[in-house]
Amino acid sequence: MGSDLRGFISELEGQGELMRIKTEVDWDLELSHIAKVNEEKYGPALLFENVKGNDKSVFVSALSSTQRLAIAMSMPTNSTLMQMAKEWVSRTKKLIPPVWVESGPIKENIDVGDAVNLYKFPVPKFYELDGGRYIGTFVNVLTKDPETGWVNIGTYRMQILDEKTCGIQFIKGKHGDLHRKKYAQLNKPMPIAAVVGYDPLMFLASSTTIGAGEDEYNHIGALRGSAIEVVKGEFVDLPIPAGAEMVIEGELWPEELRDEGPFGEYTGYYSGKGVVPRHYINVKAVTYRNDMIFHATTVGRPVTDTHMLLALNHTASLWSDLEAMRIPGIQSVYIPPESCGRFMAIVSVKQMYPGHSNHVGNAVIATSTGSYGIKVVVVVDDDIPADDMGRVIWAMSTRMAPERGTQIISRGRSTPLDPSLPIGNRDITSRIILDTCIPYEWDDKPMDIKLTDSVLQTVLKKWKDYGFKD
Ligand SMILES: Cc1cc2nc3c(=O)[nH]c(=O)nc-3n(C[C@H](O)[C@H](O)[C@H](O)COP(=O)(O)O)c2cc1C
Ligand SMILES: [Mn+2]
Repeated sequence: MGSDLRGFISELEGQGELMRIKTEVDWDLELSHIAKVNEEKYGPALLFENVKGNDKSVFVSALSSTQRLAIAMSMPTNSTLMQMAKEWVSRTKKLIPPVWVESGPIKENIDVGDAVNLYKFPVPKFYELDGGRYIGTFVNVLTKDPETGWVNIGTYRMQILDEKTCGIQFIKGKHGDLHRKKYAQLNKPMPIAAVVGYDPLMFLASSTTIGAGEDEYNHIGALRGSAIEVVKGEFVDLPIPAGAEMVIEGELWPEELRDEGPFGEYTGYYSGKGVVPRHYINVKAVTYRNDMIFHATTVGRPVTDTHMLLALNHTASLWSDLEAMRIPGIQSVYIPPESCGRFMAIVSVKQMYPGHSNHVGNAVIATSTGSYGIKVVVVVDDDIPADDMGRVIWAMSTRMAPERGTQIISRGRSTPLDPSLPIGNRDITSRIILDTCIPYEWDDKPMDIKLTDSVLQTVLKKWKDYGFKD
């Protein structure tokens, strides 16, 4: 069956990256507040084993450290985010499609029809002003294009509205929303399934910008190095991981709306003004494993779980996009977690022709990842790694001439989550490219100070002799 959430949790435990909480904890704010404080202290992943009024566990903070991201990626735990993104780019050059199997642990419990009750699961309420309990935070939403059969997986937040209904937020242009529009034309309900709790690589692929028409399952298989085993749903004809913890299946009438929200988003702000009518799912079946583990992410302000994982998967997606454009000279790419893992990108380039750094800056904005998520692009010369913030600031301070280096792009796709735009008018944003590179065509380039290599080697050799410990 390959790796599932339980495999990941036991891997974390083996490496001292998990804490089990056996004290009774309330799903209503207490659980999320423990998680948030723990994440701000760079604590371990948490498994709440005693949630008030419930016999199921809740797992949070899966990926809030580079060590745990590295465990999810099966890489050495001292890997940096940028190294992991580079590995992602190389693994996803060869995609691996899923394979169908007859059954799996996800079918251990099947609630259909009258038996469906979303309140029987230990779903947290995160922040006081949230509109309710969010069953979909660490969620993978499956839909299918009714014409081409393309299966998409995307992360779209889901709120419990009543026992058998969940609200869902499709931001305009997301792939699930493109599918929804096709069902609207056909005047048919859209079959939909939400997977909660599986190999975290599924979520890493689900919550990043992979091109339209591409099945994220093929990327998850590539990241893992083996095909994902999938089974058919009880109600929907969609591929569901055989080893998932929980799957919510149902249908969505494409033009119908119910009140949803608000929700404390990962920008650190509420996304809009209170309650807004959004799409919703009529839940027809819920299947789940014995001793089910409910998986959630904390959202809220950076830097926490969501921001760390978005920094990894968005850096990887942007880097892949740039490689596909075959622009020469790109050395490294980085989207910092502090930018909510999406709003700012830094690219290091070895320039080979006049205007090369400008080409790179504009290319970032033209990619799928850049054209949606990124507002600020910083281009640095190749002596500076994109994730070395100290030297990026040095380049911005010393090499960047504001007039020459600044380019404002006045119109582009935006997100209702962007707090810098007026609430209710967030479809379009402007963008900025900050080119800190020394112009390629300059004959007289500023000379940076270098240590003399022969002396440096001698000093390093004698380092301990001088009395230094390491
Ligand atoms: C925790 C979390 C919550 C998210 N919530 C939403 C959401 O409610 N609606 C949305 O459209 N995108 C949301 N996103 C971003 C999408 O998952 C992301 O844009 C992804 O690319 C969507 O998949 P798609 O490109 O296949 O549409 C969220 C991401 C994360 C990490
Ligand atoms: Mn997609």
